Amino acid sequence: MKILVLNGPNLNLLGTREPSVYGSASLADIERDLQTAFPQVTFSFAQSNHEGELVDTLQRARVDGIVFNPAAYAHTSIALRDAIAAIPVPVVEVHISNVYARERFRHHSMTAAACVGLVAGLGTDGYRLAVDHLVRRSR
Ligand code: CA2
Repeated sequence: MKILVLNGPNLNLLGTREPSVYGSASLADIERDLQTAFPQVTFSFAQSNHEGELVDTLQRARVDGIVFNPAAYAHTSIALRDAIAAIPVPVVEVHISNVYARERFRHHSMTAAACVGLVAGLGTDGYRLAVDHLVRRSR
């Protein structure tokens, strides 16, 4: 099974700042942990700070499932929602922090309705839970 783990803007900074909100793991740590936890999965990993590049990556993905943390674009991007809705691949949205316990503008996700589901507030465990779901639903 092939899974793409896609991260949006500023998530390249994970592990360097705001550990109280996002924890101390870097993106590389998260990717390594997923590889270790799911040796049967062929992972590809991508991160971009650019909305259009995220759209391109979603459109070009030739995988069986996508774990996507759109970061702040979750709250604003109709383009990303349309891209998710346009592809035949199941996408699970992940947010490391509990967006519903934060500022009001983070309470709405434009992208979540186009996804098969959403994991929020469980820290970086959310990535592992999302992969686990994609593996199980593919069986
Ligand atoms: O909780 C999440 O995973 C978010 O997607 C993270 C986004 C935020 O805009 C969403 O509302 C929720 C922000 C990502 C910024 O990541 C940083 C990591 C370390 C230091 C600074 C920013």
